Amino acid sequence: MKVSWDIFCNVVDNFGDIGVTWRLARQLAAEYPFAVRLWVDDLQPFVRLCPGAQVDAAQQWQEGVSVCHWAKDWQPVEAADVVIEAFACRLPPAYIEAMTQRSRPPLWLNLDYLSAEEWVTGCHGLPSLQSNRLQKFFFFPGFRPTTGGLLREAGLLDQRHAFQQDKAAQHAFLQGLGVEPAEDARLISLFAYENAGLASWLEVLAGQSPPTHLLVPEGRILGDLQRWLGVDSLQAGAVATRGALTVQVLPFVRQEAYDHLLWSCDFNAVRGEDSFVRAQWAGRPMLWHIYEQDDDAHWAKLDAFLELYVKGLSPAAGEALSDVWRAWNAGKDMGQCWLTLLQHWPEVTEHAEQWCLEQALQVDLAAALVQFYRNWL
Ligand code: TRH
Repeated sequence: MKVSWDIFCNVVDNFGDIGVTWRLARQLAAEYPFAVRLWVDDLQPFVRLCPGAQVDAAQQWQEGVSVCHWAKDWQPVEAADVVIEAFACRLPPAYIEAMTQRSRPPLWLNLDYLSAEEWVTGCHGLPSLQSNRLQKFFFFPGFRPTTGGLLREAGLLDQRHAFQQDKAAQHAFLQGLGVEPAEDARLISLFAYENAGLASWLEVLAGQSPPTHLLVPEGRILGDLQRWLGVDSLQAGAVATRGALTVQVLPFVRQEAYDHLLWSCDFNAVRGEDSFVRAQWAGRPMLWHIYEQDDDAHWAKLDAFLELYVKGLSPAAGEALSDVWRAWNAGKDMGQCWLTLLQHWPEVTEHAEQWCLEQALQVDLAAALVQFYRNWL
């Protein structure tokens, strides 16, 4: 009998919760002899990442994963050998009951959000005893060897390298999205939350050579883009040029195709958690719009990541990159700091690849989970 894994995903907002759990479920099913079920309480965002999936199915098979709707009126099922609650979502009480009824209780893990903060290393893997005598372990993804690592499918970097060396494949991919950049254009992708600093960035890009071709998947930043362009609405396919800047709105693409978009670009603005990690595997310089938290806790997370990331850069380049990231996250003027960053472009570009290779030396998150399970047995 295959070892069974249940992954529970409560979609709080946006695409990150389902983005991470769907990616993990797929990898576990593809690379290990496991039976993987993914429980999702809202299938709408799932269908955006996996077009072709059904939005109203109680259960469906997608890429070797049994994707189940986590309905409010929970129907009893047998608990799996390994149970992952993503981002501290609350499991159905009847499911917890089913866990206690197994002859051997399952391995129960809370998969936490990604953070580069130092305290994470002290909490990763710690158990916490529950009232029903089950034990739950905290599992933290991260950038240091003492954490659970990052999601990275087998062969990902080889695929990325091959694609980035294959001009024809890149051209065909971009053409499929209707993108035909000028020969000398710098390609930038932009996936971000609403941002008051956008206008100042676009302004500086419009006034500069080489030209920039900015690719913007449909999403929350479109309102700011519309205001800057002075148009009432923007849909996928829209193209507008202001000075040296061409802006093009793209459809939201399936998760695998989004990787190709990141691999095709010279610079990627990303957000949240999963796109942030994917931009790192793209080996290209990036800009992170972190998910804002009520108590401003995200600033500590941003600084913790920057501290690690700029270590391999010269002080001037590190400062230039940090200034751009801080300005972007504060919604402040991007003009001057962007120009300063451009002075360090070759260095930050080389560093992005270096960072990617260093991170790839660590065990990936799925492998770390499997190892944790084997050690626990
Ligand atoms: O969507 P996000 O902002 O998600 C989140 C959530 O807000 C979550 O609650 C929060 O806690 C977390 O951030 C930190 O950003 P993220 O994590 O990058 O998820 C986006 C997903 O969408 C990712 O899997 C990539 C995918 N994607 C596509 O599949 N196609 C696309 O065209 C684009 C732009 C993204």
